[in-house]
Amino acid sequence: MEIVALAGGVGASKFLLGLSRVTDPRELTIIVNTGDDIVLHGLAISPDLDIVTYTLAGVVNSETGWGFTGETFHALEQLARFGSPSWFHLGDRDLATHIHRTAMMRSGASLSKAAESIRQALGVQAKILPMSDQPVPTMIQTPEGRLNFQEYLVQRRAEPEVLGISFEGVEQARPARGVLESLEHAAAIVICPSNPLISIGPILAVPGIREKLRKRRNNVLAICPIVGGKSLKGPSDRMLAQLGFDVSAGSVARMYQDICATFVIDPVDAGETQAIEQLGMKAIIRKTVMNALKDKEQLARDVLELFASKATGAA
Ligand code: FO1
Repeated sequence: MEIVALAGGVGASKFLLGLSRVTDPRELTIIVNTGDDIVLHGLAISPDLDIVTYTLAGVVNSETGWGFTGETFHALEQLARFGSPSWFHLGDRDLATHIHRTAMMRSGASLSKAAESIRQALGVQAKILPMSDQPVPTMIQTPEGRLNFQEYLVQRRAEPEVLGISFEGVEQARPARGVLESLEHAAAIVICPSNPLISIGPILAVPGIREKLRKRRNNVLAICPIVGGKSLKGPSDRMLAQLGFDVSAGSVARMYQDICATFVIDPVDAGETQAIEQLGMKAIIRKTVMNALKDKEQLARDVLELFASKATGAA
């Protein structure tokens, strides 16, 4: 069964690790957010692409969910001595990824080509596609002015109030090669439990992607990243509240109402079933909190079973 997943970083990768272990990873295509990308030290850094790749390669730092396990930071320490910014913790081995990607792109390769080269070198079998080859940096409007997403999240520790979110240049961006084609042909499309505003939002904002998902709505299932009014990972809950949304599963369901027929919520949120079904979506209750590897695999099995049993309404 051809499966396509829409993914941000750490939250998505937990589920994707489970999925790649319970299904043939060669049948899996992952479309990854690149709104988090940033240029630092002259290097093109794509955190979500790398988080997904390192996780599936089994080399990710399992405590942070990003960077390599057992990483060292000698180059960053030296850069700091030169007065270069060191708030974004780039490890020595991780820097090699960014040097390689930047060198490829400087010689004319696309971000997709660089991502493909990195995933092949790390032995990842699932296809990993950036949402777009054009830069679409996510910008956060705050009382301190506009901040690049990493400046907001990492440098400012998500402290400034979020007044608005924009995806710079998204109107001119095009889906990367293979993105629309994979969505057209997939038997199952899964929206991973990622922040709907700044992980899935940028993917949906690339012209053509939301429209394509609308046409495939019956084959789209989303896993809710909000459980019991809190985010599974990162600042989604705070961002939703600051932008005037309810911090609830129903609130995320509403954002996906037009593109997704099946919405998976945690047992904690069973009380929201009716509100979600009133949106014309099927609410399915499964354990979505993934701590151990067995939780990741179980949620992946549950999702596959929902598609196989036609519970999703997929044709
Ligand atoms: N997140 C942090 O909170 N602090 C860091 O210093 C940091 C460095 C970093 C380096 C490479 C990379 O691929 C990711 C990194 N992240 C860091 C994670 C990342 O910024 C976010 O988790 C994602 O952008 C959100 O998906």
